[in-house]
Amino acid sequence: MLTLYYAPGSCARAPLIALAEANADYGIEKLDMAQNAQRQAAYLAVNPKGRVPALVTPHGVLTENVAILAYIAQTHPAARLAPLDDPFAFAQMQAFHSYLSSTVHVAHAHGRRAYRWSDDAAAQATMQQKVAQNMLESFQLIESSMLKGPWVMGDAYTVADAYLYTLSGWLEGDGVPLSKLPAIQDHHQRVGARPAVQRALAQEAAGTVQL
Ligand SMILES: N[C@@H](CCC(=O)N[C@@H](CS)C(=O)NCC(=O)O)C(=O)O
Repeated sequence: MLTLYYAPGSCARAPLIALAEANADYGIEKLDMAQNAQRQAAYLAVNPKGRVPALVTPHGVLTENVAILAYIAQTHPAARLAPLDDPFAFAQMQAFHSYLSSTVHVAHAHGRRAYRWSDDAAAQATMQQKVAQNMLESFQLIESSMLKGPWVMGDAYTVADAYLYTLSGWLEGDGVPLSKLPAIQDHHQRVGARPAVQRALAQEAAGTVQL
């Protein structure tokens, strides 16, 4: 049994989709980020970083999407959510995950979370003004040289598609019309139409706040 700590609309949507795609045996714990539940002692005991996602596994708690997505794919091989028999392709998938985690997500965070990098209101404002440009440029790069098509890794749908879908869902809110990125827009629609994704979104919305 696995337990995913998440907040609606956050990057934890990616592992929630992966768990649904894998038909995993899992439960969910919803955090109220409006109340800063991620910084409260009850959650810091689960994840001292104060971030979602966190996945409680029989072996201990896993944090970081890059690790969690690989773990879900590897522990549910029948779902074929990663190129498990091809070390190079698996590393490519992890490179893609790392780009989303360390570059795209961080570019997005300079909007709502600019206070992490500066206490100066003017500096925060200039960081926020760069978000749309940085997000557009990152996704243009993904479109032109990373998304193999039809799925991120080529013919096979993987957990990388759930992660890309989650972060491309932030584009409009970051001031980037999806219509500027036709391949990303098409990918977003195709992932969103998958039955497991629909189940995950319904579950995400229906979860009751635990923390
Ligand atoms: N590198 C981490 C980033 C996790 C992260 O920053 N999550 C955000 C939600 S998308 C969060 O928990 N933010 C709460 C906060 O900053 O207080 C991962 O990919 O798992």
